[in-house]
Amino acid sequence: MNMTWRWYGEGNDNITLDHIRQIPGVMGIVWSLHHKVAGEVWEMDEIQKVADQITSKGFSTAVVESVNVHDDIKIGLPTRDKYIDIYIDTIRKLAKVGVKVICYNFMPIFDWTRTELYKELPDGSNALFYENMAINENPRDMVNRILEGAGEFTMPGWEPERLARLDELFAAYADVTEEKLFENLVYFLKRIIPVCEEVDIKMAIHPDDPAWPIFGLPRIVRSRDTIRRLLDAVASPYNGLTFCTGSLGTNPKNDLPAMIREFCNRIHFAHIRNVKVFENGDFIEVSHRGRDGSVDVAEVVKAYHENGFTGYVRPDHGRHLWGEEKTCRPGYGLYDRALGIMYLLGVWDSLENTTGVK
Ligand code: CS2
Ligand code: MN
Repeated sequence: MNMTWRWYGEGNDNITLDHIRQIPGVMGIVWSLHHKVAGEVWEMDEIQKVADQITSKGFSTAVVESVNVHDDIKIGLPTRDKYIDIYIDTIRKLAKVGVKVICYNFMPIFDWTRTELYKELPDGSNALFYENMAINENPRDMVNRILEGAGEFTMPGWEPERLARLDELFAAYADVTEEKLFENLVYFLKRIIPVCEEVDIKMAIHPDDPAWPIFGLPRIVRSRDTIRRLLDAVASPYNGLTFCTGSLGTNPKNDLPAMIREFCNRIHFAHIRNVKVFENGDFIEVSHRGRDGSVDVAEVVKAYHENGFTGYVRPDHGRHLWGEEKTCRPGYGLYDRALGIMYLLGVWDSLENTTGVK
């Protein structure tokens, strides 16, 4: 298990690299150029600058999350080739600073979707919450709620400039069925994977969050069957997964340990976190401890251990604790993610000790 931490960059995160050094076991920083919008060129000097900041504190730069995919690629417009060329240029540049995995997603319009950012839990902390009924409302209202809640923080996948064109975006996706979106993803992968093989960067698609279609938009990475189909369509190991238990775990039908056992050699990046799914299908993010939610996190870690997983891991989101929601980006506080790391490493160390398999 190669433990990492998502950091939003200097001046864009209230948590510094010096804070992160004090969390036991963290070896790498998951990073990105967060000021870039999808389809924009990443300049080498901008990449180098962040990579140098990270390595100067002794961390690895191996994982980038995300390089976002332009809507024209997802929609399949003639302009997609231009944006794929830019994507390839970014892949080649990232290889020069030691990047080994790129996490990305192929969700139309919205990245992760929640209806409330600060829903109070019984213990007085608060966390990201999803209520099915609220998703029946106008998407514009939901977008406004999320952007207002995030305040001054930029949130990846929730760029205000792009979302200002919401009606236009919905119109552009009107004819994009699940099948069409899948074809467009395969088209994209067939162009980029040969380059990834050449420069040794693995692509790791993030599942849809939540793991079902919303607002009538198709979602295609959400279950064992949809994932299997995608991995088979482009069979190279460089076409792999970010296996996010928080996203896939929103649907109780997903047997997460079984999926890990099946896909382990294609999982390049593991997001391990817990969600509590209610009977009506609403869900809230909770602590990493298995019994606090619906994801048996210890079983998840065990499935990775049994399969000799050596890939990158991060705790993904956390609750907001001890008043930190006033100063942190939603889902990305310091305390609960640090506690989560200790839980994950505790389970892992204990498995190593009891099985003798390191
Ligand atoms: C992340 C995703 O914060 C999160 O939920 O796991 O936003 C992830 O970064 C993207 O989907 C990857 O493109
Ligand atoms: Mn995730």
